[in-house]
Amino acid sequence: MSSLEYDILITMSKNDDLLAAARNVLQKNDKGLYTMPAPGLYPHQWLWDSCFIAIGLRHDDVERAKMEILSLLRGQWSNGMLPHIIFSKGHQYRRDQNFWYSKISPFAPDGVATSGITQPPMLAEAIVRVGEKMPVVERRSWYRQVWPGLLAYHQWLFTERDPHGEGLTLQIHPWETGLDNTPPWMGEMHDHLLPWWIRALQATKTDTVVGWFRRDSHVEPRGKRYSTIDALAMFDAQRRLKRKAYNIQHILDHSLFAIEDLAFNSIFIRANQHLLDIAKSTRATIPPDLLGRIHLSAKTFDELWDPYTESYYSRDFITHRLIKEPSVASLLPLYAGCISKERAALLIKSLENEHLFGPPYPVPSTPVNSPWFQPNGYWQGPTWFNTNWLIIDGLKRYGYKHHAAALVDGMHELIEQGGYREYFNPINGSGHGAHDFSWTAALSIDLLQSDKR
Ligand code: 9WN
Repeated sequence: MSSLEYDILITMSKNDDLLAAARNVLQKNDKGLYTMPAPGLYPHQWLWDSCFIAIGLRHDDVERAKMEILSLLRGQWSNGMLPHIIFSKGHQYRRDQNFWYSKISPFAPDGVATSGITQPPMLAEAIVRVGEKMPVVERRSWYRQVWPGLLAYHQWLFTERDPHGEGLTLQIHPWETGLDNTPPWMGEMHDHLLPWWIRALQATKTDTVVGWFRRDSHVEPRGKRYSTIDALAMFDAQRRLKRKAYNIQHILDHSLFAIEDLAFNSIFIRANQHLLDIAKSTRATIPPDLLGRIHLSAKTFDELWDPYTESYYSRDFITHRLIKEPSVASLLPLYAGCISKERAALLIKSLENEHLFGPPYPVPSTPVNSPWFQPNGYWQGPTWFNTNWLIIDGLKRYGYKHHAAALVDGMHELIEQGGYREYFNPINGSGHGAHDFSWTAALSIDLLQSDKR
């Protein structure tokens, strides 16, 4: 056997071991109808987690992948919103359910307790990826089955979250971005949005005492995921939404957060492309006003570009001020797919730069030269599998196959060394956060299986 053949054999058996371990994680986290993100810390169903999980599950069990998506639709509100969490049933989860108390809204479904906000709209992507694994006729009936829910969700995003019909959707809580403590949102929060009582805790340093009671402290040392001040501010913002019964008009009257988030809108642009493709393949009609909105959104997206720093940013919904704080979202326009090749090339330069998005391991959640950067700091530095998966997909579509392959290799290295952790240190590759994290496992399966093609 030549040394090349030997290397190939070793890689194949390594990949088989990684696949077996990833499948094992998903089986362990399988709660029947859906897969929980991680044991202990995340026992419920999360919206974008389940979408990424379905993308992995489709390789081994299409029916189970379909179920992962259909179980998301059971939580859909009658106004079309897909909530970011659907709570597990059971007495032990009462506290979590009551924290959101979705019943307070007339739109919430009966018999299912959910949160009152959404998460990045990955549903269309998941539907299409699962559909890819079916013969054409079956795929069309799959599309028809999920169409009403998908269409209602996109319509809700266009109406309720783009109330002025400008083309971008707004988000009302950091959790809606899926990137919880990401610098652009935390910067806004610290500059303008901290309530007086949290500022008082901060000034008197009593936040440390409050921190002792944090539920996430068994996963990482207290304050390592995010600071107690940030956690309190997010809970406070959530309580304000509940007080307004999740009614968007009332929320926007005195909104704390109203940001047109770059990551969310990049994903939405791509999701709308999928929506159009699904409609085409099933000959479904898209209402003309929605079609107009879809075209407008790709155009308005351009307004997020800042020619001086040559980067895209989130912006304030009211003032349209760009929030010029870079984060991994800066690269997601590649995934959106609506930007020019020239702009894509500029973003890729930042991916190649070790001081920005090109440290030794795959793309960090905050550029290395940012004052916010902490290599183990949750969404302020670590490498996450889902955002890397989105970037890889974008790179491939823009023709940067080698860049995509390098990221895939880096991600394999991370799981070989650290297992299926929630996030990784982009400088030394160490694993952090929850163990047996479902989307890390699912997206590894997807990358390992796609490698074979
Ligand atoms: C709040 C479940 C979720 C992910 C998010 C991640 C984290 C929740 C949290 O966990 O958010 O929704 O408790 O911090 O930031 O992206 O969907 O895995």
